Amino acid sequence: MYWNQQEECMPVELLRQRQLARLQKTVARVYERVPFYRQRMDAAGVKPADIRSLDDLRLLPFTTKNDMREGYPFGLFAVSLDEVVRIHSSSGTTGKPVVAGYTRADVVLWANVMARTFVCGEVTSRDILQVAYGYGLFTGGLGAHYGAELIGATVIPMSGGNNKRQIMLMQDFGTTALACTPSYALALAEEAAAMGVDTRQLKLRVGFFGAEPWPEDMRKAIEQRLNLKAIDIYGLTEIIGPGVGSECMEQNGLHLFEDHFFPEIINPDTGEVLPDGERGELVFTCLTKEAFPLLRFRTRDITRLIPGACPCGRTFRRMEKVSDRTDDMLIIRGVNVFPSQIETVLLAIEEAEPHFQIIVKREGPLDELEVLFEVDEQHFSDEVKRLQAIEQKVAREIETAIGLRATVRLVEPKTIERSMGKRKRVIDLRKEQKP
Ligand code: DLL
Repeated sequence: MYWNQQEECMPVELLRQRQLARLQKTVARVYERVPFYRQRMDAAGVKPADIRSLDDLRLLPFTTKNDMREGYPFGLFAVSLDEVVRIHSSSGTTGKPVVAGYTRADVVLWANVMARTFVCGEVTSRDILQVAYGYGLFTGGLGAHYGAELIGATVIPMSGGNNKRQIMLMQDFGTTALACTPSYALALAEEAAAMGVDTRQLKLRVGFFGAEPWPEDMRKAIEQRLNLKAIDIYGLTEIIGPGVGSECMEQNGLHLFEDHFFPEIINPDTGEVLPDGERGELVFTCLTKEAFPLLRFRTRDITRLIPGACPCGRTFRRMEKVSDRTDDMLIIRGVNVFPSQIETVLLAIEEAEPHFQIIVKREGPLDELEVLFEVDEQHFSDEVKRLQAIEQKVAREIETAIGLRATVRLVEPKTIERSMGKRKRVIDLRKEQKP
């Protein structure tokens, strides 16, 4: 099932031609309209006419989050505000937030790529889709909303929060598809259980989860607890919001909607472009956006492009699930650790619930790694000796995985904060502790 078979299954050669034509047009447009890009390209000694093939993309300089901050709020827009019909913004953990603008055509494009996303999960006009991503400046809620409406599905614009009501509407309205962050999906499953609702009695069939990393074991937990098929969807405010890529029913990599957003994988240290199959930092160039078309934007997300065709028939290249960002890497006592390594260990421990928190702090001269996790009520009522044995098992496996000893603490069920948006995997107290 496709939203637009001609576009999604286009022969690769034709797709490349189309991408090149769009790239040339966009580069010429931003060179003319955005002083930032003209200066950067002039400094690099490259003119729009130098882009003769898709490989010539690498002649262009990268754009970074920092450039975005310097241009705050509208400096990188390629149209006047007259033509901008919508603004979104991401919170930005440090400094100023990122501001994205959309023209009327951009909003239409966005609805289309989100319609593609939902059709990847076989949503039709007969579906009832509950949008539990936050509505507002965050792109999740409205992005999902317009895509689902375009298909003709019945949209329930719930936004995040009010968990009991979310479950009640699922029961009363017969929700068949759910869109929210994976952590919120788990919180909703927990709420259903607390309300005594058997999720097998609900009509949920498919869920569209993204906005944060969620490893395979978390997918299993969500699929089992909510009794649905969990599809990974990807996107970012700078590029358009959700709708940059999505898994299909094969659940084997996310198709990137590369007729609009051209992907590259680079070595994050050298900037060198890597061949398909190699892992590195994901970079996007917008090929069709009007208001805020970024060239070679460094996402900081780490992934690889999966070589080979997908049985679903879509010709868009797939990327592997994103599990980390370059700026997520922790250096603890000199050892490089990605949160996903600890997460993978915890999710594989049978007794552990998929709720945990990683805390890094400084004790005297040394970094201290602390891992909090929950077990379910049933295990928690076990005798102390059993609980200590579980803690020790977790500590051992973490040490094997990352080569560092962690203080592991099993905490009471439901004490780790639940999130209705993106969860905070790591609390790094060292920054505050620095003199
Ligand atoms: O999170 C857009 C979005 C909304 C995507 C709803 C999917 C669903 P930002 O707030 O700008 O935009 O955050 C973008 O979130 O660079 C990734 O690090 C992370 N991210 C997004 N989707 C995924 C995913 C939205 N499926 C940043 N897997 C990105 C892992 C993801 N990380």
